[in-house]
Amino acid sequence: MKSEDELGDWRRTHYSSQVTPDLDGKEVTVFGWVSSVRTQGGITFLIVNDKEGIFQVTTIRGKSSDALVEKMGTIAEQTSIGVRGIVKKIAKAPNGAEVIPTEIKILNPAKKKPPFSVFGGALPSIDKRLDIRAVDLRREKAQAIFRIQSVLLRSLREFFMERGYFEVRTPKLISTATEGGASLFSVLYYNRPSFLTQSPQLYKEELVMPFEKVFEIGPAFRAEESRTQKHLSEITSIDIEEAYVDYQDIMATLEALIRKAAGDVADSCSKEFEKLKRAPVEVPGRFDRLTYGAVIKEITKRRDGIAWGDDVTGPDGEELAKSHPGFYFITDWPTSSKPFYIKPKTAEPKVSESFDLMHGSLELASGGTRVTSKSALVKRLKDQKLKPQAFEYHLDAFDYGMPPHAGFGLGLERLMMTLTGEENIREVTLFPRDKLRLVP
Ligand code: AMO
Repeated sequence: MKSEDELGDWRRTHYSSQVTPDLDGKEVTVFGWVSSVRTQGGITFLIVNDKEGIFQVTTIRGKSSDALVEKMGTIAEQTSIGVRGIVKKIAKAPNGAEVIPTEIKILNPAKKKPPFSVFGGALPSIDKRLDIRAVDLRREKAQAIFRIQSVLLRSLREFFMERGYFEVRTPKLISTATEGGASLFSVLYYNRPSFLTQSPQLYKEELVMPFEKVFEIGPAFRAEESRTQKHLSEITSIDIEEAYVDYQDIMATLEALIRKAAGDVADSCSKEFEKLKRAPVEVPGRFDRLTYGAVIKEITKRRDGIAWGDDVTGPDGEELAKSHPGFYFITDWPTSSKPFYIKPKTAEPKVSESFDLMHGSLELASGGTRVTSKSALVKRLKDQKLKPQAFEYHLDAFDYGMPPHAGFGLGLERLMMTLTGEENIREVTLFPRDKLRLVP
């Protein structure tokens, strides 16, 4: 098959979803990629996909021109085509109508068959699919996932805008670690060492001085050594920071955000959930708030050897998820286990004003009240074996009346896992990055 046709002056008049019986007898110009070609007793059916769904194109030997019938027969699956023709009402076709072509443009014939079927059946491992992700994303389920993500992103922005948060963009090339040195990617910045940002933490804190309430939805990078189902090296972080509030207020905001996002996705994406064969996630009336101390007590009932200060991930997290399967907060973490910017409680400094939002055993977000006193920040940096000199550019801002503030960071991909019920974070990431993957 030769690649013969150019777009020229052809422009789409209708999407597949608009090719309906009420257009019977009207001319349309439609575009898309061919998902199946079938000939039966002189009748050729093409099923063509566009971003709204599918439409059928039909030729009948004897009725349609010979040239057109022959052209239809040469079209390979995945080929991009344009069709100009007349809509015909027909009950059996998708949306109750088909297109009887008068002209077909083969815009780019597919030269290869995908290494797996995008229409169902057994799928190869996610790694094989990721190698040709643009084709993999033509699968109905993948389309459903990213349509849900698009609705989710709109819903998040609406939430922030409605509540008066100011959208900001902060640098992704930075000079100091914020979330611990182990997971930093180094970059040569001209001739100086620099890093890819792990979170917008320091910038969002500084920005509450002029703007009070800020949010950012942007990339963050983590050089994770282990390759797991829930870790990526590049994530999208949904961050807020707000002045004159504490971690309790921020938990209430995060809870309201999750409720709106899950509700909007459930309301707008029923077709997508059908394709995923899953129900939207359940959101309780109020999320439980368990203190870290209570969680440790709960684990102690099941096993010996866990002490205050230990992490509650791995098998302990899985066990905890059995009694707390949905959304809940773990609050008041040991100060030593949280980053330097998290505020210790005044009455009990070994405990911090902090929280993680969980769904079962999956951590979705973390946040807390921040340290606002410069001297206390310097002490916290030293306690964590970090050099205050390296943070001078940030500490300087604290000399100018930094207001009390609090915030959270929520992982978009982890939230998507929860909303769609996917177990591998790569399924909800267009082009995932991990230790072994830097392409496509
Ligand atoms: P934290 O480091 O807990 O907090 O990150 C916030 C959220 O980001 C997501 N996340 C990840 N998701 C996938 N793969 C990873 N490697 C990964 N690392 C983090 C998680 C996590 O809960 N500055 C603080 C937030 C704050 O206090 O405002 C921070 O970055 O969903």
